[in-house]
Amino acid sequence: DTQEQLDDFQKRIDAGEKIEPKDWMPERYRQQLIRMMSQHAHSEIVGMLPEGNWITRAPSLKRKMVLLAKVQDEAGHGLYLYSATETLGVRRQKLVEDYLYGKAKYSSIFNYPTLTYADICVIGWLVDGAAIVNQTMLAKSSYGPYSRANLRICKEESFHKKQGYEMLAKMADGTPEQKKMAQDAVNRWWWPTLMMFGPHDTDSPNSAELIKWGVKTKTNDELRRHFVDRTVMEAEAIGITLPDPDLTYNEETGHWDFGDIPWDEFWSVVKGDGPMNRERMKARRKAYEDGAWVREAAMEHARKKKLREEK
Ligand code: FAQ
Repeated sequence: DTQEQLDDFQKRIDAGEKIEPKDWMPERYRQQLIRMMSQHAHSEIVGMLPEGNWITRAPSLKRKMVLLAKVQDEAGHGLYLYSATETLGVRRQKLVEDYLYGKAKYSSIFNYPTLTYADICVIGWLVDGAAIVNQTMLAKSSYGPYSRANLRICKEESFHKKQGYEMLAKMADGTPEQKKMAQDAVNRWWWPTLMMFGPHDTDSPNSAELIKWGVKTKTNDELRRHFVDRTVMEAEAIGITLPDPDLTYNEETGHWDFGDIPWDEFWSVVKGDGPMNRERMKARRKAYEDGAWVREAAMEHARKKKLREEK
């Protein structure tokens, strides 16, 4: 990368232009995008497991259909994001194997168990709600394919969030047992949801570079604060208490102040020691290995088809 190339690239970014796959880009920009986009894709796929756990046990046919459709949407997001990552000149198989047998990460949130059906409601409301805040920002990302992928994903996530919130509202308005179940699920998912936004800006080594290049347009803390601001009122409207005694409205800043995030827990989950890390990885590896024959058959079919066409 020459200085002139880097300067021209930065000018394009600063002018708000989108970078497309065939355009020149710094090698480090390409690597950062591959890291972030593939981790996003892995998260969407592993994110099917906690909710998939409840498809057969959802309380009615309607709820089963909605949950099945939601989980399928997550699969679609994952595949779409893998395709978008491939535009950077890397093969999907390598990305998947870096994740299953290497060091590539995925979102900490999917390493928690779904203990009751209320967890499914709360995932829709809080986890999809947090994903929307993060991905609405990423829809403005400087890399064209990633930006467009997030635009489309956000439309579906909005539906996911609404169905989760609607279900939780119903449950919070139910019998005392149902109310308790709803509140218990919120108590367990609140802090892990805040961790989805990543470490504090002061502990986030990637943020400065990603912001300079317009990959991210807001910092981890800015997004987290925005999420808290909009969630406080939603909780109040359905009679749910957020489990943070320090949550107070700050007249001066116009934002809600909140308590300390348990960062030790965050880093332990990121490093692989969360409640469900091992089980999630095991399930994903098994699915990949059990599906090997499908990939081989598809390759063989493609090879034979090509041979026939050449004749
Ligand atoms: N979990 O320097 P930063 C969804 C890592 S999809 C695990 O701040 P950055 C849909 C980070 O990778 C949810 N690791 O990093 C759905 C880095 O390590 P590395 C996924 C985390 O990139 C809903 C190190 O810590 N969304 O929810 C986490 O600037 C319901 C230092 O951090 C995305 O992936 C974490 N929470 O900011 C599906 C969105 N946070 O890689 C099913 C795209 C940080 O250098 C059901 N990604 N780390 O070894 C992003 O927006 C960013 O990459 C962040 C992290 C915000 C995740």
